[in-house]
Amino acid sequence: MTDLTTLEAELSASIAGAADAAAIEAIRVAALGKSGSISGLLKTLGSMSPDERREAGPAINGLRDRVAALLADRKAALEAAELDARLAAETLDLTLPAPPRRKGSVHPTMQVMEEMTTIFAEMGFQVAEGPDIEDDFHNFTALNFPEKHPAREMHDTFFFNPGLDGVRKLLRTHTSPVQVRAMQRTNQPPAAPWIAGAIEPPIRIIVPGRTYRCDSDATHTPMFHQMEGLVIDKGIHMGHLKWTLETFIARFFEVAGVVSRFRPHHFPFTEPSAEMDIGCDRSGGEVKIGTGDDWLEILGCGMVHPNVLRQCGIDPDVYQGFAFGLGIDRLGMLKYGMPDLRDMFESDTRWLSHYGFSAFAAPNPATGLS
Ligand code: 2NM
Repeated sequence: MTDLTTLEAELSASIAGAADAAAIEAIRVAALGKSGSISGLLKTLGSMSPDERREAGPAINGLRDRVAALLADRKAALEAAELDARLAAETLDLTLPAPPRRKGSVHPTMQVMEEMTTIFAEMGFQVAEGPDIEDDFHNFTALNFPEKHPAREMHDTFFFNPGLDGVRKLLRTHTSPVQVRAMQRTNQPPAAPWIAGAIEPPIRIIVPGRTYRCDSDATHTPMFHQMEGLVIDKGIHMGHLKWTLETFIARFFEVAGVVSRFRPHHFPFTEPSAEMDIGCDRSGGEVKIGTGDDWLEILGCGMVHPNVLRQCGIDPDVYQGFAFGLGIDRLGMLKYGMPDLRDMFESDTRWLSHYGFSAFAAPNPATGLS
């Protein structure tokens, strides 16, 4: 018995004196571990007589429980003291500068789209938008594409499988279906009782957006951005078209004397149709706009075909219109010197931070171009 009393006193003293969790663990192993002192005593119970065991059993088990409780208490006290010490020592300096964050940038396509929108908005155009997923009527039929026109074939157009209603949808190959929808809205009864009268021409809209063609090489991506424009009014002629586009080009490229020429072309939706070239200089290895005696094809345009006006519910004997289509990505490459169209949609962050624009420099009709 004195053995037990002595052992308990020794263990109590060393537990009380343990300085950290490691010391507590060492004492636990020495006393209660597999070959610990108390575990050794417990093993002696097996060889005792029943009378001896009746006395020694409760004594040794009691010792084991008391030592285990002391160990747990001391461990908890040490942990609490350690936390207090850490809280007292640690400080947070809220005046330190935050670690730098990578800045995003505005994609050149979006920057150029805003620049173009700003210029056309100053000329009195409104922005119109429409769905990317279209049907045959709005993308082709209303635009005077003959039934067997090659552009309708799988080669150029991304078609969807027909839906449950049997209707075949497609990804628009140009933004013209939006112009179709805009023309269809004219001369219609008011959309709601509080909207006065029918919406009548003039129409002056630009339509920026994504367009899709099954085509991919150095100068074509399957998705690209177009801006088309449409003006419908009485007495509209090619002179209006020429002034509008020359004025736009001069402002966009920031050059004074843009010279242009119109080459006859064919589009199903315009008659006459033309491609517009602007004067440029290629002698320095890059294209310079506004000087030189070379030509650069910049856009397609024409007078809206009477069949298109009729399909959209506008009387071609009363109203005329001009339309044009510009490639936004291509115009951006020209203005900001990006060599390969395919880089534009690779999402390479090095390219984006090199060619991207600050979100704080976004042009708009209120602040103008930067
Ligand atoms: C172009 C070229 C020429 C055009 C025509 C129409 C519409 F809807 F009025 F018929 N919208 N866009 C057009 C005309 C587009 O892109 C090269």
